[in-house]
Amino acid sequence: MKQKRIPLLSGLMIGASMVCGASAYAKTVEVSMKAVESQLAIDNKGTLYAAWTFDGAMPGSLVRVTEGDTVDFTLTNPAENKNSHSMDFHAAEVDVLTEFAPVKPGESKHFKFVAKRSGVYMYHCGASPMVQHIARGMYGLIIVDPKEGYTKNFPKPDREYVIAQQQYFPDAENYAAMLDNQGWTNALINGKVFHYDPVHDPKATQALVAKPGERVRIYFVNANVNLPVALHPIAGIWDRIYINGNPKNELRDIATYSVAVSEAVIADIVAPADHPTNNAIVDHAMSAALRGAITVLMFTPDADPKMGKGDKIILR
Ligand SMILES: [Cu+2]
Repeated sequence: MKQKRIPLLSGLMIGASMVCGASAYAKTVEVSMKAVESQLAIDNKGTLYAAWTFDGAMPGSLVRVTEGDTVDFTLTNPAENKNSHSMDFHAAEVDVLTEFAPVKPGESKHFKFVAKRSGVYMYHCGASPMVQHIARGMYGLIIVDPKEGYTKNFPKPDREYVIAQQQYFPDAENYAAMLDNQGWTNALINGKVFHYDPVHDPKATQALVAKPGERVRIYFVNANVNLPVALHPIAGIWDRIYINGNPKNELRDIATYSVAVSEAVIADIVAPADHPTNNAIVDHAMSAALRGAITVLMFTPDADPKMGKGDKIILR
């Protein structure tokens, strides 16, 4: 068996080995992640927070496989950590008491699952107290691309971006307050307040970009611990929503889609082709939007062709 290692996104190395025989096109994808307890900036000016993460970032490394692939997963919890951690892939159909069991500092855990159903799924730490592990940043996204590829009802996008939203609780130790939904002060988008919104935060240096007329596919995950998200593209309409990211679950022409806690969804937007426009992708719940959950998406003829592709699907 020939192994090749492909650098994917920051911190993640995937080794894909082709499995021959009956499942001629399915592969085994090796995914390794490390539980990291460290200080991370939660805004564009660099305010530090005692985060817990997968691979040192919020969201953790993006995992991307094709329907039918086997994910061969290892979680390492380094000895210098103070807490047990675990991995709960929503794309897996396994045993919560076995595969998803907590891993103590200094130990690691290995398990496999077949990604049988295409879609986009949250993953998160499920170690106790789970509310605290998710609120401190232990979550991410796994995309399971459909094995039939793109079709008329699931067109190929021109650009792809991941947006993860979470509630920010500065008092990271007070998990009782988290359970009461008390004490959250901001909404984080991919780990930062107004991460891609130079309108509300002059220190924001990045925005999502595309060219007029392009189809932009957003992989959105609601990583809040308690609140749904009213996902709306201001000055636009979602061309398609794929519930759970599965092409079979297609909705058309949706202004606002309610994303449940832990739900992940594909939201496509196609801007007018004949002139530049801007959208602001928001959680239309004002308590979240005005506390950080606004993302600017610019459709401009000079959009950087590298953005929304390759390692620029999650903008760090
Ligand atoms: Cu954890």
